[in-house]
Amino acid sequence: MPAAPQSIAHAFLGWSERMPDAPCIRFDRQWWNYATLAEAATRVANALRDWGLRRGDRVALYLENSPQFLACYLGVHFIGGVVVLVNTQYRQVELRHILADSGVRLCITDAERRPALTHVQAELTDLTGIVQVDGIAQDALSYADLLRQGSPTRADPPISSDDLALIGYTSGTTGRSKGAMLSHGNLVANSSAVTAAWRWTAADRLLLTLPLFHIHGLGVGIHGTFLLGASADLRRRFEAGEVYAALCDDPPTMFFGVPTMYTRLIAKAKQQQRRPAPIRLYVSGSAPLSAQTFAEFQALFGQPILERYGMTETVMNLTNPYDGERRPGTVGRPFPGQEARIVDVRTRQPLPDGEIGEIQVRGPNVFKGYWKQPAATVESFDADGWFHTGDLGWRSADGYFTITGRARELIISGGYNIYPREVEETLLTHPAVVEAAVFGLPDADLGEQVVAVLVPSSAAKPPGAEELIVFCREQLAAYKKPRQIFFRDTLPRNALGKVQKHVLKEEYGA
Ligand code: MCA
Ligand code: AMP
Repeated sequence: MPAAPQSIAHAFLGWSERMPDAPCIRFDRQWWNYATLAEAATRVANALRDWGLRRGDRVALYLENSPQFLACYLGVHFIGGVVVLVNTQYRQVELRHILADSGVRLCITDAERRPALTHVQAELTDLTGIVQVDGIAQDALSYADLLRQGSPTRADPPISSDDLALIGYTSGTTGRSKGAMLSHGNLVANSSAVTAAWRWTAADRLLLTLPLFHIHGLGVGIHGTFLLGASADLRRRFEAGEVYAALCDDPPTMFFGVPTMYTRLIAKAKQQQRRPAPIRLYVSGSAPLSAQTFAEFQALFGQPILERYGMTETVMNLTNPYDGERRPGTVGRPFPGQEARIVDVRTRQPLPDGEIGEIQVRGPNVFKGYWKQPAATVESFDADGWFHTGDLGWRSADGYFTITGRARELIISGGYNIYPREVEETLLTHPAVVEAAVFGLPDADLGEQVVAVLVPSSAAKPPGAEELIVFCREQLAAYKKPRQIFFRDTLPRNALGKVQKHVLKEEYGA
């Protein structure tokens, strides 16, 4: 077994030297081999260094899936920079917080997102540069300039496994979202475990339609590909018809998706005469895969989906086996070299098999802590280094974990996390809203959908639901907007004054 590389960037560069012509990324029907992507990333790195970017500086990637995204990601690492991942749907509220909190010096974006960035730019004192990858780059560096100006001369990336590689913001239960700091070592350790568990090899081609700004697409899909010298068919976004056609006509060996993607593929299959032949591996994660979706997919596509469980702070934690039983409704066992256990929610003492408690994990994949939040970091670990995931579940006698719920208030819609409090706070800034309760209700397509129950201010003219949805959409990522809004005179509260969301869920979910 060769020694683990210090970083995914080192692994990638190694392949670009040993097998420069090997296919790496296909995008818009065009293949980028390892040498081509390495040269683009090297030019980006050298141009950014000439611009003044230094080791440890934070660089936000706020752009859609593309080879340019990957060249910038690698380029930042080639000079020891730290990547801050930003969801392309984020708007004023999220952008302002994430870019300011992480002290981003440079933001790499695209023409579509430039107006949202421009809106908050003046408030960001650390931000000294913008790179725009497409369109006319006014008051910004263009990606084409970086390629032209950057030298193609390679250097060994000045990073070691303990250095910070990226910051992924996870929505916070209280206050603003927190930046989870992942080191190069965390990323390599987890990718090594994932690729071993799923028998991933250089011969694999992954069909990758997940967004690269989340750990699922980047930390699992891209890192595994780069670690092994494998290849990926990268798409701008998931579109069920296109994916179905690719599975039938140009099959990859692997597809990774969130449950919503699988339910949409099932719906597609039911409309079609033809069926794709089995591929080596389908993986689902980021949200619960129902036993029904598992069974329907198996009946139509002829193979069982492998479900796994992860989080931004830890990348991948638990997985159903590659060989052996993929048990529907469960997320399997720990990845090689990692540990997981169930503890009592209050005492944090380990519980026997079969009892529900909080899932804790430990291993070389677990992050270094929250950016500039030492207290939150300390709170999320126990003395022996176990990380409290905030997810609830139980373990069977033969070691399979089942997730049963969440200790924190969290809505997962189509694989995106939404914290009710953030939506409530935004709604409360509207003059016609005096009280707000936001929660998730079951949704056949998205798993859960965002619902708001509001108390309107008596003084103002009652606002229309549509107006409030538009109001949220302007300030927050569009997927956080309520799909339904109900009005009432008061919210049900318990003796301590806490809103009883379970009562509202029952009332409006029925
Ligand atoms: C898009 N919209 C959504 C969602 N996605 N609304 C609720 N929930 C969603 N998930 C909104 C858009 O803002 C837009 O609103 C409208 O729906 C249509 O947008 P469109 O782009 O057409 O959406 P879509 O293509 O239908 O997207 C659905 C999707 C996508 C393909 C399921 O949400 C997706 O790619 N999800 C994957 C997320 C992911 O990778 N999660 C990993 C995080 P409007 O009409 O107002 O404009 S968790 C993680 O990384 C950990 C490590 C883990 O375990 O994996
Ligand atoms: P994020 O903070 O965006 O990385 O999302 C991580 C969260 O997604 C976890 O804490 C879980 O609540 C949820 N999650 C990930 N995979 C699964 C899964 N297979 N089943 C249920 N929930 C999952």
